Amino acid sequence: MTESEYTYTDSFKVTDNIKQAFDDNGYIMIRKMFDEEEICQMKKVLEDSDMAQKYGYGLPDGQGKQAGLVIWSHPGDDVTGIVSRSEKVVDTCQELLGGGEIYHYHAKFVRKDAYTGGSFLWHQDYGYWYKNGNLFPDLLTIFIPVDISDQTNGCLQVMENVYTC
Ligand SMILES: O=C(O)CCC(=O)C(=O)O
Repeated sequence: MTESEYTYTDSFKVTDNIKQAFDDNGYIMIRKMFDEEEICQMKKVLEDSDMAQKYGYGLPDGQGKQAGLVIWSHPGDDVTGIVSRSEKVVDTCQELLGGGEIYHYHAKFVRKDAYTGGSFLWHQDYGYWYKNGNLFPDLLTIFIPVDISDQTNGCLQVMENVYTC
């Protein structure tokens, strides 16, 4: 498997090697893409706003529990919208998807409450993107953990791309 882990610096650019890793493995991990201050700002908006109460819903995990979800289509002017529209996110996504113009499909805030929260069921995103009218898998997801995210508390597990064609 091609190396797929990188660390963000101010001069970070998607090189041919990074693009190749994304194409080969189906993902890349960019550590420290957001600094502590940026993560704290995101966390504050997500935790201190009433968005979860107003717009949130539970996604059943098939085991009697639910993950908490808020989904929106249009990036606003708050920190979450600025993150989606930031150069480092847009330029990175654009290069990984081949350099053409990109658009924001949706953003979501996923909450897995300690002890009571459910898991997010194992899936391939393209399954529902296709059902929503995206006929080609020319999309990608950026996952930004705002809490420590490891195997003890429901981190995201990614599978390498198994297709060779
Ligand atoms: O947060 C997770 O565990 C997974 C989220 C995810 O896969 C999705 O939003 O499509």
